[in-house]
Amino acid sequence: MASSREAAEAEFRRFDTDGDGLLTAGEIRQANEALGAHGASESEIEAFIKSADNDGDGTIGLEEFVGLVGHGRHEKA
Ligand SMILES: [Ca+2]
Ligand SMILES: [Ca+2]
Repeated sequence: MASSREAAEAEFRRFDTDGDGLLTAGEIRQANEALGAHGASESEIEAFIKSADNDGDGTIGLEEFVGLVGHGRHEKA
């Protein structure tokens, strides 16, 4: 049970390039590009943030990210 959370946390830290504990649209775009998903549009990134952003601050915190990937809704394509 801990392993999927640890994997999600590791992924989160990889995406959080400035280490502030929040994923911004820019960081998510960089992460998508790093994963080879060159087709990620602004609207797709926006939709990704909205799908995970439970507190509505426009960024994805660790708990929000873990909640998203922990439920198998995270797409790497
Ligand atoms: Ca950040
Ligand atoms: Ca948030």
